[in-house]
Parts: sequence; structure tokens; C-alpha cells
Amino acid sequence: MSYETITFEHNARIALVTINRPESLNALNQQVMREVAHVFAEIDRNPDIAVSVLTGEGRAFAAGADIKEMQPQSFSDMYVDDFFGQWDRFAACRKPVIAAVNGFALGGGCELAMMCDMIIASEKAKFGQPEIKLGVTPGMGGSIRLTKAVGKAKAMDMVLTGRMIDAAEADRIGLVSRVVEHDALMDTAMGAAKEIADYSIPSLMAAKEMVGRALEVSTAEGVKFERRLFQGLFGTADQKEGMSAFVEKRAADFKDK
Ligand code: CO8
Repeated sequence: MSYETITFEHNARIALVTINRPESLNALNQQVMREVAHVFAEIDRNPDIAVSVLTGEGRAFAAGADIKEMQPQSFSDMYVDDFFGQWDRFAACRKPVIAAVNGFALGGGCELAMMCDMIIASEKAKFGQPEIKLGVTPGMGGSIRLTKAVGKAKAMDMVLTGRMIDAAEADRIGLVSRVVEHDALMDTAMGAAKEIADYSIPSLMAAKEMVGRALEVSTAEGVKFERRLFQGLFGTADQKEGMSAFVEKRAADFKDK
């Protein structure tokens, strides 16, 4: 499939996906959704990719769902077509995804960043759920993921007032993993990806799955789930390689098996 609203490249086990509609601040229309869902399904299937970085071209990560596309839609259009339902396919990507947030991450853009596993933000990044100003609410998982990420007090503040927060506040409230100087954003995100890319894909997928599960289940269930996945990794050659390398004081050479 050739992509028109995103760019996709990969090298040395790292994929870089860039949302590329800078003239509309990377507003997320249905074509972007379909292309992102498709490329991340490819990434999941590609044994040469361990980790991805998702970013936006220009001065936005994404300034939300495309308001011009949504504006004329009726309830039936939205409901029958399950409008934006395919974002679940992106959220279901089993390999780690780092959001490199270069600017505005608003509405669906903030929700998209929160579907990723780590958010690395430029000091120029701005986050917000401004849908209330449009007469609606978050609709791509924001009420759930934001509340789980930052707690009720801050989530209610952002969702009810629609105010934007800057990168420093996003860092303080635990919405992002790291904040870096704007010019260092992509190097930092690719550097984190490089660290991750050196590890064994089965253990990366297990780690992503267990931390994701932690947000869904009780502590007892989560601990049991983690233990089973942990035990399962002893069936991989890479567990033998990783532990042998430590004992033999050498770098591990993982084979994803
Ligand atoms: N949709 C469509 N076009 C957009 C969007 C958007 N979300 N955001 C910006 N644009 C366009 C502008 O219309 C403008 O286009 P044009 O040049 O043709 O007029 C261009 O991008 C540049 O934008 P501005 O001129 O407004 O740039 P400013 O620097 O003045 O302002 C802002 C930047 C503050 C980011 C401003 O553009 C803004 O407020 N954008 C809208 C932000 C917003 O409300 N986002 C939430 C959208 S709703 C949503 O995301 C719901 C998600 C859940 C959907 C689930 C469905 C089931």
C-alpha cells in the first residue's frame, strides 16, 4: 500500500512513522486513521522491526480529529460506520511505540499520543482535550487513558475546561515520559528506540502486554499474568542468551527466538 497522509521508513529495527498533513496541523481524518492502522499492522508482522517512533510533520503532532470532516456527520453516519473505530487497530499494535510529540497534541492527537507506550515531548509541545469547545467530548479513548494516566483531578480539569497544558505541566502530572529541548526531540526519541531495538522482540512484546494489562485488571490478576508471561520467556533462546551474556560478561546477541 502506498501512503499519502503519512510517511514510513525503517532501518536497524526501528520504524519511523510521520503524520504528514502539516497544512491542517496533521488533523486526523479517516485516511490518516486507515493508513496508520495499516502501517502498524505491517510493523507488527515485520520481523525486522522491533520498535516504532510516531511523530508529526511541522508544528503539530496532531491537532485532533479533522473537524472539517466531522462537522457535517450525523449520528447515524458516526454510529453505523463506527467512525474512528480503526484507531483500536493502532492501539492493538503489539510492539512498542514511542510518541515523539513535536507540537500540538490536541483532542484526538492527545488521545493518539496516549495510545503509544512512551511519550517523549518537545518543550514546545502542548497537550489538551479541547472537544468541549466544539460541543462534544473526547472520543478516541481520552476520558479513559487520560484519567488513568494523570488521575481524576487533572483529567477533569483538562476535559471540562478544554485548556491546553504545556510540556512542563504534562511532565509534572505524569502524562509524558520525558521532556527535551525541541531540537533534541528526534535524537532523543530515536535514541530511546535504539536502546529498545537491541532487546529481544518476544520480551519487548511481553513487557508491553503486561504493563498494558496492569491498567485493566486487579493487582492479583496482573501479578499472575505477569508471572505467566515471565515464566513463558524461559522457553525462548533469548532468555538463555541474555542470562548467559551476563554471566559471561559480554554483550547479549538476541535472535528474537
Ligand atoms: N481539524 C481540521 N483542521 C484543523 C484542525 C483540526 N482539528 N486543527 C487545525 N486545523 C487547520 C486550521 O483550520 C487551519 O487551516 P486553514 O489554514 O485552512 O484555515 C490550519 O490547520 C492551521 O490552523 P490555525 O490557523 O488554527 O493555527 P493556529 O496556530 O492559529 O492555532 C490551534 C492552532 C490552537 C491548534 C488551532 O488550530 C485549533 O484550535 N485547532 C483545533 C484543535 C481542536 O479542537 N482539536 C480537537 C478536535 S475534536 C477531536 O479531536 C475529537 C477526537 C475524537 C474523535 C472520535 C470520533 C469517534
